[in-house]
Order: sequence, then structure tokens, then C-alpha cells
Amino acid sequence: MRAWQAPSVPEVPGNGPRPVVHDTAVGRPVDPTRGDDRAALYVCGITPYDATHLGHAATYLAFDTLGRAWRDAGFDVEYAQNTTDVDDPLLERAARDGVDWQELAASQIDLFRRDMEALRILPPDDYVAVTDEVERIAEAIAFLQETGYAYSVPTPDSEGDDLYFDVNRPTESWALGDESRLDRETMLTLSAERGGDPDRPGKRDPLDPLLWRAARAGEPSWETEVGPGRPGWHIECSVIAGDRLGLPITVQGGGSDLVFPHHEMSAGHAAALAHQPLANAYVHTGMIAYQGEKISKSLGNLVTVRGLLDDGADPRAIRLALLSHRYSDDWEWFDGELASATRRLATWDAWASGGAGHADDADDVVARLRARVADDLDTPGAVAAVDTAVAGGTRSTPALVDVVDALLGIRIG
Ligand code: 5CA
Ligand code: ZN
Repeated sequence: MRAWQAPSVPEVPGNGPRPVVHDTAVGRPVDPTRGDDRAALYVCGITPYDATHLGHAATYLAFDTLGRAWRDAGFDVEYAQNTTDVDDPLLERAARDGVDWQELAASQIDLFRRDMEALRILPPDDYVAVTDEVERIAEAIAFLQETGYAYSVPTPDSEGDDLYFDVNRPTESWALGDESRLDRETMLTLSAERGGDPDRPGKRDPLDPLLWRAARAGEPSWETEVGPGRPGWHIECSVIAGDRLGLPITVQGGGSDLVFPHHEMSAGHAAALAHQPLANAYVHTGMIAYQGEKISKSLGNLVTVRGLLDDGADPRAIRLALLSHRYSDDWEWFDGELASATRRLATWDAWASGGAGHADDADDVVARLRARVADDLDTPGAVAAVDTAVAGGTRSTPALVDVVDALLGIRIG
């Protein structure tokens, strides 16, 4: 599927350091490339049923920053992202609003593309709609059936049977790691809250996730080798990541609401399909809140990128406001943040178009910016380094203006 228009990224002389990022599986920053000069990034994409909110924007911006840091360090970056364009929340929203689910998905994907473009987020090389991959996913599920990892559960409301993944079957250790190991009660609660069905009768283990939903009247379905139906959630990301990037990928990314069950189960599927870890590292962004609650399509407390732009926000200021927070923190958006980012940007613009000041420490500022971003994407530290240069009378050399653009994605001047 078409992604979106790539922003220009200036070449800056020299290279930044190899980035480290916090790996949820081990609970500390790691260099997930492990000495390789290629970095393969998979980031879980949107479920397209409502506009891009600031939480989504912050998440894609964090991985955009990682991609920029890798490029700056000299890596070849390959980036894939899915869009969950068939799933219960999308179908429920379409039914609620009396619109066609495919039209709803197409219009929301379009909006997402425009928002990503406005924010100058680097597009994935492979932007993959789940509806285009149903055959491949079904093929993988058939393999899991043959190898004993998948089993069917009696499904009275369908001619076929739903298929589930047996979480107790893989012999390799595929959990995200001891660091993120949750107690069973928490896993059951999270599974119920995040798309799972622990109470479904007939499962071997309440935590077993759905791989394939057999066709139901009034629901979309595809004719495949595992019968008519549609894919479950986690398997889509395992199959797309593995097919497009090869396992193990360097980083599996998404918001912290995806740690369990989504990334955990996706890793389990990769273990069963390929006897490989899904990823060298699992990187998670914090949850952005607004008015005291996590921003969420289902809660409806949305601050959307489109809404801010329509109110006249400079997209660079939205970017700068988001970059002023640490990606891994949970934080709350206050309405004043945009105004303060807009003021900061005006100072930076004036500085970049001024050309006065001393140039002798400009290279140190370039190095400091690179070091901050490579250190677990410390963008607040990078923003502070620019502030210090602006306030301290450092001249805005072309290399300095370019590195702000290359790493922070903000063209000033
Ligand atoms: N389609 C699935 C992933 S395969 C999905 O989670 N879609 S989503 O539209 O619900 O979320 C898209 C991305 O935004 C996910 O990485 C999710 O973790 C992240 N996200 C959602 N809400 C927030 C929030 N309030 N703050 C930060 N990130 C968020
Ligand atoms: Zn995903």
C-alpha cells in the first residue's frame, strides 16, 4: 500500500554515535543492532477508525527519531508498519455510525497519511494493510495447525471453527523477558481489556489468543486454506514483520499498551513459526494523557493533530512540543504546551536566520545534539542543547541548522 511523502533529510558531515534504546524485555538501554550495519524496524500501525490523536503522533514520532538517529549513525534502515484495517473496533465503529467499514478505514488511513506528512514523519518503506495480507496470514496459521501450535474451538455461531494459539506449546522461551513478566492475574485482566477473550469456553488456556475468526453472518471474511474468516490481531504483526523484514527484526515498537498481550503474543507466534525471537529489542512509548485520562479513541478525549492544524498550529510546533517530553514517559498534554513550543520555535527561527554569534563551539553543539538523541532518544536533552546554543550566542552554522532538521525533523530559519 502507498505510504506517504517522505520529508527531506539533510546530510550532516560526520556520523552520530550508535543509538541505544530502552528494551522492555531486559529493562535497560541496549544497542539492538548488535554490531550489524542494517537496522530493521517494525512499528505497530493504527487501527483506522478515528483521527490521529497526539498519543499516536507521539508514538510514531519516537520511532521516527530512532530511524533518524540510526541513519545519522550510518545504518541502512528498513522500516515496515502495518495498518489493522480489519478488526472488531473498526467494524463496531462502522456499524455504530452506519458507514461501510472499508470506506471508514480508507478515509482514516488517508487522514493519518496527511497528519504524518504534516509532522514530517519518515514513511515506512513497507506500509502494509492487513486486508492485503490475509492469504499469507492464513498460510502461517495453517502451518501452526500442522505443527500443533494452533487448535480449533467449537464455534456455534459459525459453520467453521475459530482457531487459537496454544501459549503453552512453544518450547523456546519467547516471553519479552523476566523484566516484563507479569503475574497471571494481571495477564488475564490485560488480556480481557485489550482484545482477548479469557472467558471463552473451550480454550486450553484462558490466555490463548485468537489466530483466526471463522466467518460470521454480516462480518467480512476471506476464503483461505484455513476456511472462510479473518485473522486475529497478534498474528498479523508477526507475519508482516517476518515477511517484510526477516526475523529477528532489530526493534519491535509501539506504545506501552501493546507490551501485553500484543507484543508478547506476537513474539510467541514468531517462536512457533520460525523458532526465532521476533525482535532483538522491544521498545515502548509512554501513554499520553489529556484531561487526566489516557488519550484514547474509545474514551473520546481526543486532541487530534488535524484539530490543532485546523486551529492554525505550525506543525513544527506540534513536533517540538512532543519532542520536549521523554518518549518513554507517561505524560499529560496541557493546552499551554503548543503556545510554549510556538514561542520556542520563534526564538530558534530568529536565531537561525540571524547568523550572528561565535562559531567556534558550533561543532560541539552538533556533537551534543547527536549524543543526546543517541542516548535512548533523549529529545528533551537535544532541545535543551539547542536552547543553550541560542541563549549562549553560538552562531547558527549550516551544520547546526541541518542537524536540528536531520535529527529533530524541524527546519528552522
Ligand atoms: N493497530 C494496533 C497495533 S497493531 C493498534 O494498537 N492501533 S491503535 O490505533 O490503537 O494505536 C496505534 C499506536 O498508537 C500503537 O502503537 C499504540 O500503542 C499507540 N497509542 C495509542 N494510544 C496512545 C496514547 N494515548 N499515547 C501514546 N501512544 C498511544
Ligand atoms: Zn501490532
